[in-house]
Amino acid sequence: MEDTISAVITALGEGAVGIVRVSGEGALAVGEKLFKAASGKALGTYAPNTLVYGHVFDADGSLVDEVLAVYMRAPKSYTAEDVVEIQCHGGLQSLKKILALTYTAGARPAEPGEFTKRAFLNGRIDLTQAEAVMDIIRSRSEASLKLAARQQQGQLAGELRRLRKDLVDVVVNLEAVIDYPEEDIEDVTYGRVQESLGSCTDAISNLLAHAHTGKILREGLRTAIVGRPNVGKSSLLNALLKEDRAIVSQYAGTTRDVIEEQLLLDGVPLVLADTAGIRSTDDFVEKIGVEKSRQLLQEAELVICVVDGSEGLTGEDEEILKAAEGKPCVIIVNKSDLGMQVDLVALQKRFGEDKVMTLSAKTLSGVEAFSAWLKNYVYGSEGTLGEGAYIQNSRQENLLRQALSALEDAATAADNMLPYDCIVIDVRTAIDLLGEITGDTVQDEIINEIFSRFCIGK
Ligand SMILES: Nc1nc2c(ncn2[C@@H]2O[C@H](COP(=O)(O)OP(=O)(O)OP(=O)(O)O)[C@@H](O)[C@H]2O)c(=O)[nH]1
Ligand SMILES: [Mg+2]
Repeated sequence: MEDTISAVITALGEGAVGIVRVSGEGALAVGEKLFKAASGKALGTYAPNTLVYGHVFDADGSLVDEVLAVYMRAPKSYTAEDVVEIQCHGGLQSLKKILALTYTAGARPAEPGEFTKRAFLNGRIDLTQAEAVMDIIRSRSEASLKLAARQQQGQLAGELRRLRKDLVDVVVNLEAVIDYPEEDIEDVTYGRVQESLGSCTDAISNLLAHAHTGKILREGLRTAIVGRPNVGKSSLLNALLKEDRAIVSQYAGTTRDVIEEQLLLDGVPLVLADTAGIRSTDDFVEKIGVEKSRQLLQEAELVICVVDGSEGLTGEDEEILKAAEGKPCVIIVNKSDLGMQVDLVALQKRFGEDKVMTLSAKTLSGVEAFSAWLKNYVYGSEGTLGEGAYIQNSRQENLLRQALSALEDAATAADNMLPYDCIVIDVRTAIDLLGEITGDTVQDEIINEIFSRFCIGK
């Protein structure tokens, strides 16, 4: 029998209401030990899912809190087990006391993510849905919440199971031919295999192509504003944030440390860093700042290179542009209100036409065009989140990449008309990998790893 577990499932802090959840076969027994309904009847005598008014009492009979309790009978609960939830006043003391009483009554503390893990192990949700629960809790933007909520409905899992089924069909057909070889259908079989594999690899490639969208929506795009001193990096940060966050001055070397802010720009969540202007300097502190800027330039998922359009490019600009080349970057030619000394055409030739933008952090002209570019960069040309399924995290992405490569091996084998067995091996590998994403075929330690990242109470 699974242990009965309990935890506070609401945020710890002062709130109007807090909830303690008890889950497992002993949930009702635990609940009845500490909760007394005002009616005098036992909790279990009420129909499941009825909210019952009453009180929680201490072991010595003293009143702890006035509460509402509900019993949810397996499998109709979050965990698909018997669950009792007690809604008490949201103060820390009351919650702690009631939680302690559930322990005395026979429950043990739930591990991080254990409620959701049980929902998965009991077959109520698949692994991508469980991961989506965590995403919903952590959602930063409306778009990421929408995505997570959709995932929680099993959209990705549905798509993966369809693919898996197609691949299982391939294996079944091939094994039938292996068992009952008929020389004359051989060509047809290779053709059919190629067709099925082709449509599966297309679908997986498509999911992978949008992998970064889901990740950005969840975690925010890590973006660094870099450039030599005085080109207007901090002014750009302030313009995007619409507030005077960073100090701006006419003196080169104003910003000395990294200033990081989170913001939503046109629905795109950014983790935006303003950095110290990159130049060689003897100033000890500035030097450290410049070092940090260089490091961020390397690590950022998007580099915004700012140059001063009114001055023309210097050797320092050149060095920074070179470092940004080949990385995901966009070139902002700032101070467009002061006239243009920079050869825009040359920059566009070098970085691509759409990646060079003129802007004025002072008059704000060009800021909207930049937001539009960014939105397109994250969401693709549709400009909004498409209706399809999205990958949520790097675990899923890695497994999909491996599945894709196994299917490509299988396709090559089919192209070369290798024995069917060779194809079957690769297709089976892909089937297992897809199953690992949804949790249909997954090892215990991976499951434990995933759920350990949850917070306690989930
Ligand atoms: N006319 C005009 N001036 C600007 C513009 N953007 C910034 N400036 C001015 O340029 C100077 C430098 O701006 P900052 O934003 O501090 O430049 P920075 O790149 O952060 O400089 P460091 O922190 O020293 O690396 C300030 O005097 C700003 O007012 C712009 O678009 N037009
Ligand atoms: Mg600055």
